[in-house]
Amino acid sequence: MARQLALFASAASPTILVGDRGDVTYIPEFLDREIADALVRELSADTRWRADSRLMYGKRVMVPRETAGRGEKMPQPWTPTLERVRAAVERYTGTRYDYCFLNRYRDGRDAVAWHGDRDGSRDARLIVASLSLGATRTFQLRPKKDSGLRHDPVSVEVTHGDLVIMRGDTQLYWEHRVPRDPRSTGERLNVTFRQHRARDGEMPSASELLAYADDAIASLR
Ligand SMILES: O=C(O)CCC(=O)C(=O)O
Repeated sequence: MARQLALFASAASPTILVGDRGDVTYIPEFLDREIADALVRELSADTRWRADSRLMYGKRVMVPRETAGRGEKMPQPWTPTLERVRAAVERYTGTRYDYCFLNRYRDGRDAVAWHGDRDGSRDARLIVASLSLGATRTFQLRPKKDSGLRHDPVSVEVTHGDLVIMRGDTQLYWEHRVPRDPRSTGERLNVTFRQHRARDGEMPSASELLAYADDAIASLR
């Protein structure tokens, strides 16, 4: 088991980003560069990206990034390297993932604003394992307004091959974002490994999957 993991994970030490009413761990260089590069090549080769738009106060605005879904019950299947990486993330977190969301930040003008992940399941305690590929960007966490927590926002520079794992009560009490960054010119891909809800045959609706985008756009304006 440990030998298999070593194919992927480096010796870099994990850092706990959130430990109060939530559990967020940052694992730098979770993927070896070679595997991270292979994953980018595969995802770039055939992922069908969606450019979504939203009606906001009567005006149609574009979601500031492209999105896709891969895995079980998703529009596209796992790629071979994505399967291998999923297996490594599963071993590392002791959890099974049956699909992933992909975000494509074409450059520093693309972003995702403050939100918590619901995964359509209403079970905010599901684990979300978030992998970064490509350009370095800032990932931030802050307590939700109604959480009763008093913490400054936590920021970490996430780069090619890094993993952030959000568990426990994180989505109940904390929200996260990747802000715009005018200095960043490169493309960044993000893969979040997720679980469908337990009920058989039911999957998140499109509106549930993208529900946070409205808030996101609103707060970017
Ligand atoms: O790009 C990231 O690191 C975060 C993505 C995210 O927050 C999401 O997909 O819900």
